[in-house]
Amino acid sequence: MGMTSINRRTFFKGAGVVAATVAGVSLVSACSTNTPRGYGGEPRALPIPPLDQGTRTGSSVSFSLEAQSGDSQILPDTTTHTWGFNGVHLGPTLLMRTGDTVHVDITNSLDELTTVHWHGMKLPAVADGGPHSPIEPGSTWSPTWTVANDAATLWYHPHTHGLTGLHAYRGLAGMIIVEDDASDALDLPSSYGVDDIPLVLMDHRFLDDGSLDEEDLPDLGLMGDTPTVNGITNAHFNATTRQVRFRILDGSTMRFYNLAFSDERPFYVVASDSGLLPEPIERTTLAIGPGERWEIVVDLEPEEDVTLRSVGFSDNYGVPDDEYTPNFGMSDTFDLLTITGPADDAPTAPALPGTLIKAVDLDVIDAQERTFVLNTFSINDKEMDMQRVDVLIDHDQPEVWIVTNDNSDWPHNFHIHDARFKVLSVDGTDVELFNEGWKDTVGLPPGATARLAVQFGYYPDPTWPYMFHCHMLYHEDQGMMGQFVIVEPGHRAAEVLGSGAGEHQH
Ligand SMILES: [Cu+2]
Repeated sequence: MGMTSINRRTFFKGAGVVAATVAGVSLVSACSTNTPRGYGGEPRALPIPPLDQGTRTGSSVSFSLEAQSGDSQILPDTTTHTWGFNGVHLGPTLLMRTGDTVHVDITNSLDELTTVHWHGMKLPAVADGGPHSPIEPGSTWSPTWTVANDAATLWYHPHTHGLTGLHAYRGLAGMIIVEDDASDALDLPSSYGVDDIPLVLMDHRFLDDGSLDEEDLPDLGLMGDTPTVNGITNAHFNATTRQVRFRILDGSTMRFYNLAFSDERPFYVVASDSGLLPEPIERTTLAIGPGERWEIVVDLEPEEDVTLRSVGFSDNYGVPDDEYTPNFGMSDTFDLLTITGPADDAPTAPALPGTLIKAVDLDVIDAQERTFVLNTFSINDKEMDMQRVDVLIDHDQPEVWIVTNDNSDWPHNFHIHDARFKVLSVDGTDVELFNEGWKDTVGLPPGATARLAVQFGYYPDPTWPYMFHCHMLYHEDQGMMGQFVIVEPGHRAAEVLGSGAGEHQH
């Protein structure tokens, strides 16, 4: 196989230079090449996180996760101390079905407390794994719930008060695949690790000795300068089929990616954060921000080489490009994954289904509206307080949440727990956005206002709150987060939330 693109990757090109299309063939930076660490030599095979189907009895399924630490080989030439679940870095992909009763035992074998949150899952707040559910070192937390979500790619990660970014950066993250009867019936690539491939995107900074640089950058926290896919740099995927589905998760603490293939080939988006789209949508680029997922299907010719890249946003995602604004990396162009097509005799792939699922619209004509204004580092002028209820929901109907990024120069990425939503509209920005399908996290360029039709899981509980927050984890950890409580009609929230953790601010 020829790795022709290997010397053409760039990262952190100079500010103000927009990625250019050269001869319509390959997207490369218009200025000097700066190869990130770990990308110079031979690529390594893309690691596939193990598929964990749990221990099943009928529709009851049990999983065991152990948070642990150890040395992993993110870089080819040295080891890095990392955290992981059931291993030293990242975690297994958990497979669940809609309607399953799930039980998870999570044992914390680290020497500090952490939590585990089920991102995108509709479930009782006591099982949600937010900052109110710390798992002390040496102890085990055992949430249980019934899977109410449709087929989707979800994920799990820590949600530790003030430390979510650091814990995720160290490697505590894994995917969840939910399947249901509708996804079973579809002729989409679905052989895990063969033609159904998880891609966990992260970025890191390294010290000279290979250890993670855990110093927060001003305004950027733990944003990295070295991209990784499934925990390594310079990963290569040898396809064995002519059609591959990638389940892509942005597990980075701060970085947005603008995904594209090196030859600008079209691909099909088949699922958003919270499940399948009504029909595949053809794209040549696709933005993904911290916490978001997309599933795409791409066709590959035998023996060909192609590279999945991040090509930078031509409009810098609406972020000013000046000396006063932190460099959020919105114009960075770099390779993520080199891919080689299958052997010549690989069978022809079937055509993609024209329809994936029935489109569902929420009736929000009479819905309760609420407004949320995000500005550094607060929401509606309030920073996170674990004993304050910001929103009380006392019904089981959808709501319209109107979310504004009030910063003129910073992006944000708004996530709601226990919910899925449709993006009804985005105003206040010229950035071209793609927000099809059910989502649980939405990117907000500077000045943008998004109207969201939100459907919550209804598990009334006056004591345990859910979170809404910016999923740029430095922002979340600095306080850009609030709490909502769902109760029965006419009921109030409890005087003391959760187990009473956190100081009440008067
Ligand atoms: Cu933010």
